[in-house]
Amino acid sequence: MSYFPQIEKIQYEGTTTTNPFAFRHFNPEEVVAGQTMKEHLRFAVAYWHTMTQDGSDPFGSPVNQRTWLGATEMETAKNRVAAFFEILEKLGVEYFCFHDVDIAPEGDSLEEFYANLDEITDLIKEQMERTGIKLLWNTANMFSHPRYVNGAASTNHADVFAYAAAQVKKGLDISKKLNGQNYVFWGGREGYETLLNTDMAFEQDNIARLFKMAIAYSEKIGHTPQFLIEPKPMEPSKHQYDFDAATALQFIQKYGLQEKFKLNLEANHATLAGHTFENEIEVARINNALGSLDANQGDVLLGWDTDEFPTNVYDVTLAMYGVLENGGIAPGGINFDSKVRRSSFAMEDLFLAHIAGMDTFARGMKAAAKLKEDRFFDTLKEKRYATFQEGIGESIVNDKEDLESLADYALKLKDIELESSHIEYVKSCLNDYLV
Ligand code: XUL
Ligand code: CO
Repeated sequence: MSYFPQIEKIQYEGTTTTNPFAFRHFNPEEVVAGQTMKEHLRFAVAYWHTMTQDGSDPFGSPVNQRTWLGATEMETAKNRVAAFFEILEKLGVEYFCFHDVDIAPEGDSLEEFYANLDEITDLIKEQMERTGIKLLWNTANMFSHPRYVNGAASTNHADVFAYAAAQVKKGLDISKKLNGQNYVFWGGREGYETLLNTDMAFEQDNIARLFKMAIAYSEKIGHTPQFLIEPKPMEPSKHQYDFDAATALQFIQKYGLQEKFKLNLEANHATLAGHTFENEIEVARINNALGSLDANQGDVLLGWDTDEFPTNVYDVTLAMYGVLENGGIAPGGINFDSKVRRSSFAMEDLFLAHIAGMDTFARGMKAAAKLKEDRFFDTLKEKRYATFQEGIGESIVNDKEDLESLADYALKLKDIELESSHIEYVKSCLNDYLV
């Protein structure tokens, strides 16, 4: 049984094609910068946006046409597995990601939830074995259910903490069963509304406690995925503890989690934090903490997490430059945490949207590889910091100077000659790489 009988496996046809169901830039086997495009990009499809999102918004009802809805929640869940793997196979995407609640209904008790997850992950495992498709990461949704109104690990109620721990335990069991490469913590409700009733230090200690329990359990069961924290500054909490890459890194360092934890960075979360995606990637990269990427984009005119499919070649090129500088993203990948717009409600839009995102990343990666090959940024930076290559500058970076010696030097200085950055010219040259 096929959910997309009219759609064949998506092929690379180049920019001259008029076929909407073809890649125009993503050529999986094409070698760029020493690796095939698919090895570089490690694309993943997100279960939540692709399989469970119904197109409703705060002002409107569900609108998405989805043919996998069954008579019961479990029937729908089973249909989704088959439909999901059909999408992955036809797109040629080799990884996927999910929250526990995306794949199986929670039922009326934790016991029932566990049983539902067991049944559905059996089906997922079968599909993985059949297709060779791999689990990039899974996570536990510890933010939607009313019990998490005051947080999960940062809750004020010990029973809620225990429930969250039970979800993480099962998440790690599933990660082992499906050989997950990473395990993500996005702290949706790990933040606070007001300091009037919040013990910030206690709540953050408890988040670290849960993370340490996760490390201990993963070691106990002999399955140690790369743990990832996904920063986000707001939505749903007013003040999120993992505001951005720098804040999450500080947390990782404070609690001594550097060996096991890296970051999963999302483009739209960067925008919400007032940063560019490339800023977040750079902060992680220079601290050896670039783990994985959630690919999407926000809307410059809207201040919320719109999770649009990425189509901005400029931003993606700079993001991919960071990935290449990092020597790649593995064992992480590029997960489309992106949802079709409400007006793209047809089944085939799921393909068209992913093709658009994959083509955009392919373009970005090719442009980034060329920028690297031409040493475009390296040359700029070498020139910009040239005074640290010799004389007093070289002496400073070799730690041979102190305040007194530098004061003596400065007293003898006449005019300091600064050079213009010619930044408009630089941006114009950068544009040549994008077309
Ligand atoms: C929310 C978000 C999540 C995480 C996983 O903004 O990005 O979907 O990626 O919980
Ligand atoms: Co995300």
